[in-house]
Amino acid sequence: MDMQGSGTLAAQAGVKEQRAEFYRRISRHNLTPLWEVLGALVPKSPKTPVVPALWRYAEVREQVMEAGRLITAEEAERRVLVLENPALRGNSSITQTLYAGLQLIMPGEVAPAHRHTQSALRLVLDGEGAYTAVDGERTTMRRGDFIITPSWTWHDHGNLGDQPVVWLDGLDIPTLRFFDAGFAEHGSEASQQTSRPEGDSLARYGHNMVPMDLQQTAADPTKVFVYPFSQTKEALEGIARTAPDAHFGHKLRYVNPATGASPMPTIGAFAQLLPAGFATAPYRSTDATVYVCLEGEGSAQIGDDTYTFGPNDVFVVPSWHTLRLQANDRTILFSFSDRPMQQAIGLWREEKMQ
Ligand code: GTQ
Repeated sequence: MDMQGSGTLAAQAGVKEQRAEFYRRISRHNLTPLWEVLGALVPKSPKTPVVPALWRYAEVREQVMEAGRLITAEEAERRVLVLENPALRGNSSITQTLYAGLQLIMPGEVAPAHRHTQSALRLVLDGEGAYTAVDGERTTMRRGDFIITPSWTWHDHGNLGDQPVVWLDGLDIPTLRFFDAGFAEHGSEASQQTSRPEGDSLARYGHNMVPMDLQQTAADPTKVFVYPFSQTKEALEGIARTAPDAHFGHKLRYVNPATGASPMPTIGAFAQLLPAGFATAPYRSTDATVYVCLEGEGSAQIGDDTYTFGPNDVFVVPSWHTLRLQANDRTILFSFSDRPMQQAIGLWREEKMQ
């Protein structure tokens, strides 16, 4: 540094103090010098406060069941233990843009009808006999089913069976909080009236055909609100008869069948099958991603950290962290991220390494 030709240590210290005094003075006017923060604001490659983390279902399940003894679903409105990224405690966030939680509904309980601008997905993990109702139609929740409740759709949950039912919730809550665009409304009844038989939306929109007058754009959520695991598994097993991709194994993206876009505009969802013994080549992308193991077991190396995982374990891969997956058994993973939002504004990047 050479300020006005004065390069001595004393002169440098003087400049430093002058600047510090200047910063203090302008701070009172809510001003701050860009040059002190520019590197952090405009990094050479993504910097994230988000850290890799894993929640082992066998351990978390105990706490979820304890919540079931402490509060009713009705009282809680949603009885959920939020999976908070260890570096974002207090923010109800698993990544900067996404929320995840484990929701429990006990036999006979109802999680009352409401709607909100936040979009939600469910991935059914444990127990049988629950349903989710979305805009007038109920769907029975079976393990591995991927169910969506798009922005502003009425939804409620109930458990007609005799087992506790647990699923993973994924929502765009932090994104809507960022935009300060959250609205919610409570239903007049705890359980909404159904207006269509179970299976109607899947028949109408989910068989590579759509109603004659359906017009949708990429920003519209799909009217298919359940992607049954039986169909996902059939697709993955079908493509697993050919060679796996080096970085993904056998991986597919869930779509709105009417547009080819993601099921909801803010959240992308994916399912992949890794053959027994398969290891993926290192890969990174700008969308921080939440993974859930549905079948099999293996390990995930995320940056410098390695985690072993088995059924129902949840782990998060931060933006631009290199991921290597290793499957011990034949493994099926579900995942979700904000990739469609990044793609919509031209930001999304990936890097496939050897
Ligand atoms: O089921 O509607 O985990 O509104 C968080 C907020 C679930 C839900 C969550 C919600 C819901």
